[in-house]
Amino acid sequence: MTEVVTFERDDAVAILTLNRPDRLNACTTDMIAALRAHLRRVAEDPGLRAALLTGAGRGFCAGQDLTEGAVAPGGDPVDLGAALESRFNPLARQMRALPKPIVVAVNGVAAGVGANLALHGDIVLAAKSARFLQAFVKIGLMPDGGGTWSLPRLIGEARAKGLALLGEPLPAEQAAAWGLIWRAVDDADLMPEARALAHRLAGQSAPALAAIKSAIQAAATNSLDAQLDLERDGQRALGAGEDFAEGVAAFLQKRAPNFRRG
Ligand code: T3D
Repeated sequence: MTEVVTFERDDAVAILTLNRPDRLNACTTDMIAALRAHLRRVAEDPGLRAALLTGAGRGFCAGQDLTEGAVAPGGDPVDLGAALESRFNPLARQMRALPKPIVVAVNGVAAGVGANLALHGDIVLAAKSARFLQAFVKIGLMPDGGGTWSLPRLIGEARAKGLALLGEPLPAEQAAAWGLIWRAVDDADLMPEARALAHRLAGQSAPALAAIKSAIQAAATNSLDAQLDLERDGQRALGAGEDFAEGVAAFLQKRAPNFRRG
């Protein structure tokens, strides 16, 4: 049977590929469950130090699969809140809480919750041909998957409202210019660049990456005082760790640090 999310191990990088290309990788319940299981594996395996998430075929993810039965014309009303609580909300929380970096390579259209899941990546690269689409309004819904939280934080309220209220596609290069994503790259360069980035992250100090990720995320809700305290505590822990000693020794010896001992 075809796997709806494939898992490839490339040294210390886990490559997760949404794999329903004929449906532009629209999300089904099975797909979300598979993605969550793979992310748990990444979290639990100390040999895996970074994840790379992408889509098979010409799309990244077209959002919820609208044929899955969540919308049943003439049928009983569907509790979409319950659907979010059991599927997309835990996935969004899991991506943010993963103590390892997630590189997202947006290879084509990212629509609906597919766009907002991409934005939970820590470094988001997109092919220049890709576009981001808050498609929800077109079917009478509001953005979900954390979109109303991340969009205004990343690009400001004016642009977030424009995207969500109008439901117009945002080309990858514009997304990068607005600060929605890290970079837009030529289509042919997307996967080589995303893989190189993921491997580069995998070679960094894992405790430092985990601390950086959680500290920057905490800043969204913390006061400056709380954030200064958090930095103090985090730096205290990192400063007592082996990687700091190795990093400083490597600098002084004019060599690359080896953060992957053992
Ligand atoms: O239910 C809940 O849990 C609530 C949560 C909802 C979260 C959401 O994500 S709501 C938003 C859902 N997504 C959308 O509304 C987007 C729907 N798709 C589109 O608007 C377009 O497909 C795209 C703009 C993304 C891409 O357009 P285009 O022209 O490049 O491709 P296409 O021809 O429309 O799509 C290709 C095929 O994928 C096509 O199938 P076919 O005709 O070849 O048999 C199309 O029906 C299918 N497809 C695309 N998106 C979905 C889909 N099938 C099921 N669900 C989809 N979301």
